[in-house]
Amino acid sequence: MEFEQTFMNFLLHHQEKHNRTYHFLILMDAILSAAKHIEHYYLTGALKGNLGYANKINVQGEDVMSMDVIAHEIVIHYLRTTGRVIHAVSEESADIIPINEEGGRYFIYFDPLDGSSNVSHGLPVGFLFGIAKRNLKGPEDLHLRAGREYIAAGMFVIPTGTLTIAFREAGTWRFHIDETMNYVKPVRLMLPDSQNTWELSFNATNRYTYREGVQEWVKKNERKYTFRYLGALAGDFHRILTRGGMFMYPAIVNHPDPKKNRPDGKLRLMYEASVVAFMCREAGGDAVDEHGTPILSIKPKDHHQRTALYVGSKPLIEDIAKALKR
Ligand code: FDP
Repeated sequence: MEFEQTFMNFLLHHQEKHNRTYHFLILMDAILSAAKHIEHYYLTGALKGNLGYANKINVQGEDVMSMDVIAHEIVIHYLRTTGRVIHAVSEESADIIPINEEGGRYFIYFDPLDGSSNVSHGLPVGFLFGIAKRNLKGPEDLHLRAGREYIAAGMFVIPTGTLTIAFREAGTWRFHIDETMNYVKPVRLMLPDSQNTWELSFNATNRYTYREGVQEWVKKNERKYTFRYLGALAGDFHRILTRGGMFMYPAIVNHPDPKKNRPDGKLRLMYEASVVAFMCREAGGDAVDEHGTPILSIKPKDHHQRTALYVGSKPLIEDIAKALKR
């Protein structure tokens, strides 16, 4: 019989090698339990009626589906059990959620179920998370961390049974769930240099609503690469990490109905854009916003702040950044 290394075993060695504490293991164990729990609800959701709307509007003004609420509650439950979390930011909560402000060690920023348009079809969605650490050297001011201050960021693509996680200066790794519900077989990911596999991923119906420079960039480049779009950031970015290319959600500034413009972009900085930007950087890629500013350098002013996002292979990000700065 062949057995693969488990995620927890991998992490234990990683922590030992870098002379780190076991606190992070406790946090990650909770995150894994939460993901498995969400995965189970999602897989059986259609039968139990969990994949419909909950008739509520969330802080972003969008319909909340009952699965979003379930996923949020699952994550918060497991985070509380760790005693290690100072506070959490969740897409599903208007306020920052205090957990253990005195004794906690980590901040966690998460979207428990991203890609809501896929939920009622049972198609892939994401559980994305970024983790930062308390200032251990001086007084903690509880400020909201920019992506470059994260110590780890990852995503589960649910219900495909994959976990992709990046550790600061220690790479981006992918794991698959096995028959015992363990995430196993670490594979280090690096974006491919060869352009043969590169893909572009964006909502093509929006292309004429982008600013002119971005429209021109799309016109000039779209035929060079394959186009793929699932409509769930985690799933789309999952492909980019292995195929290379670029996922983008530009600002919408030329919508025929001006009310539908999104000059600040659509995606959330702290628990979407910074999370994928962090994983991308550790896999050799990059990410910028609508001004060509590195996503990881943006200091959030608000925990639900939105941003435009261009993330993927470095040459493409450098090229689009030039167009964005013009
Ligand atoms: P959704 O609104 O369906 O929850 O979080 C935002 C997000 O999904 C991303 O996962 C996804 O990449 C994007 O928005 C899809 O937006 P469009 O439906 O506008 O393409």
